[in-house]
Amino acid sequence: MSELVEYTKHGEIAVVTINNPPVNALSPGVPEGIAQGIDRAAGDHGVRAVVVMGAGRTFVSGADIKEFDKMRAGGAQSSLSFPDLLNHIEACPKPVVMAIHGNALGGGLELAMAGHYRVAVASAQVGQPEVKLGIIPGAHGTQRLPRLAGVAKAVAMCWEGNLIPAAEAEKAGIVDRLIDGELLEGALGFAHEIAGKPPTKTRDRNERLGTPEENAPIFAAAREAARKKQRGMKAPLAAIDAVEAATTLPFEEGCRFERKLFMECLASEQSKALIHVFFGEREVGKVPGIPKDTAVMAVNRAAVVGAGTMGGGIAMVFANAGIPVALKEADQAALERGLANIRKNYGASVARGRFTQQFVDERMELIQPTLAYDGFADADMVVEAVFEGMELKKQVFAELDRVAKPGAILASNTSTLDIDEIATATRRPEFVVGTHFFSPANVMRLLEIVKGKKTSREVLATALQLSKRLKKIGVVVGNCRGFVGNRMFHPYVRESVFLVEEGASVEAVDQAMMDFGMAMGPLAVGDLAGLDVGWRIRKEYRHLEKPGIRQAFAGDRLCEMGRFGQKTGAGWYKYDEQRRPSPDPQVGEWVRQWAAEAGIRQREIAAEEIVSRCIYALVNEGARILEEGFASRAVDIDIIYINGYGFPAYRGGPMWYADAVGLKKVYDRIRQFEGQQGEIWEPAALLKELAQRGATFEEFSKEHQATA
Ligand code: T1G
Repeated sequence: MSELVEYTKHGEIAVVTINNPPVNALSPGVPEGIAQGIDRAAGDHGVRAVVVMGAGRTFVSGADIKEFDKMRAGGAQSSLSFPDLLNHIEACPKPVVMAIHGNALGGGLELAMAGHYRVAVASAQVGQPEVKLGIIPGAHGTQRLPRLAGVAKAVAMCWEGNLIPAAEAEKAGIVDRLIDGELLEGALGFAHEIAGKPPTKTRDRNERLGTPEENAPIFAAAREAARKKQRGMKAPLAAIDAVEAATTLPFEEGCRFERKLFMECLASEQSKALIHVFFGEREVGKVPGIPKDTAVMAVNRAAVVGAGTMGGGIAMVFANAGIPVALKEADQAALERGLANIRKNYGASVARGRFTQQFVDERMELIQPTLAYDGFADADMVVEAVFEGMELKKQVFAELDRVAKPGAILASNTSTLDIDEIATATRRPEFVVGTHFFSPANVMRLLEIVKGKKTSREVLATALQLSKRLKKIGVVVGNCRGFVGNRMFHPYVRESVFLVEEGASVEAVDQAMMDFGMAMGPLAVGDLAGLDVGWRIRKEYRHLEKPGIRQAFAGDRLCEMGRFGQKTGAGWYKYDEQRRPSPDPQVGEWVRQWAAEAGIRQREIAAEEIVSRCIYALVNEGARILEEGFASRAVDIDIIYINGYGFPAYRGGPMWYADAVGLKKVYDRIRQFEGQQGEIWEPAALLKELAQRGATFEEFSKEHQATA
């Protein structure tokens, strides 16, 4: 037997246990081991049925994603192909029972479906999440799942990629029995019941495949939903095609069709990008300079200052994680408003079926409103979320330093201000850190963890660990103006406004960026966030800009007219009562006039130029951030952009995208922009260097980490 798979006997039942920690991925050796176990059981006269299960925390979480590069190259994999293993299991003359705990994901569910029966504990989950990696099930998942679960359920699971709990899987017909209590014992009991009965192959179960008339509307609706919800992604549509093939082709042919689509998806840039994101989301938690064994502090109680949109959202985040949180406001009216907002947000979640009323009631109990600093002395961590102004923040931090217990972390939710300067207001700068949440804080996954000069390793490690508990992706960044996300966002938005000033319509700029895959266009984002925010910041920092450099002015002019965006009913767009946008032709007129006055010649601008200017503005600033060390690795920037700024995951993030385009090409185009626009487009030194030596940001990050 392979050492990754164990074989044991429990009376007349053989048990094949997969033991490939941490998640029992199907790495080379695992399929061989399972096949050996099945063969041994088949050949043993004393065995009447087989149970296959996973050791440790889970059944099988799918193919080994680390092997995908080799698979693309057609290189070394298991000596036994995974699809062949599945056919082999299905052909076993003795019934095979798949016993599921933890997850059966991707190839894990495909393995389970090749068995003759499936049992699961109630806490288990199953799914075909391949589309999230830009691929589709590659080992008959799209062919066996509709045979068990029916077409509608199968198609939804394959294109959405979501996991379903065991009870739902049982209802759908994927799981035959839920096991109460211990899995092995339950599975053995089940195996005894079915031992000796002739095994039914999933491939032969055609009764749930439906008729063309029944299926046509299911596939049409799935395609429409996939195009809308996973805009720009190829894999969901391929997954739907593959499930459809199950309803029109015999099993073997359907499998061949699925394989062809799988290989095409695997070779795609989208899949490479999404796999980069999968590993990236895990890599950002491993920060150079913060060893794994760094001591972390317990965070059992929290406190938040400021019950505005951000503060209220942050309090919800703590409460949702089960951490009691005190919430302070300056006066009763503001506190009431904040709590009302929290209740409204929770109400909406209950209405959408995301939370139960009971869950929400329990969360509200965890939020303790206060006008004084009640509850702050017990807090292990305090997050400040007051108005964005240095003097106010310093005053708040001086107070927090007095009321918080020694050793408590004092965090600021500032999105732009200098965390080191804030820390000077306290006697504990090593306990001061930035925790930049994104709005709405209870929804957005990103958390920028800003490291001050004196912030201790333990505090950073604690913030990183806490981010996981809060179901956020924490990324540690350095303390520069705007940190990583907003520092890059500034030139991105600047370009979008320049483009409008040069003659592109507001809608054309936003549409081009949406077509690229951004969740929203940059100008629509401005209207949502409030144009006055950037306007105030620009006014405050104008003195820091180099004189003579081109400044975007059209957005500021709109602000001068009182058009702050959605909240005032008008900005780049007009808004109705429900805040639905429509184009405002007046804006184009005004901009034309302002451009003429400023001597800017308006012209036709192609979508390609819009995208290149906006995205390369991000990339160029990202390169500077890397060069200056404010982000540790290119992937950190990618994860920030995908989770905080609506950058399409299937493009891997701005730095990955630039690597994919080729840095030489990006550099040359930036030089062109520099020729047209001047100094503002000066290429980052790092970009120049990498372009010249034919390297990528990814390679730079690896070299850099190796020497750090
Ligand atoms: N392959 C390789 N490594 C994996 C892995 C996998 N499938 N899944 C997880 N890991 C690593 C992960 O990188 C991390 O490593 C560690 O395991 C723990 O993961 C044939 C082609 C299983 C729900 O898409 O969704 O099957 O950082 O930190 O929060 O048709 O990982 O510790 O070094 O995420 O408990 C389909 C992907 C593959 C599942 C566990 N399967 N994984 O979550 O821990 S394609 C998936 C997950 C396929 C077939 C096709 C989650 C998890 P390290 P973790 P977790």
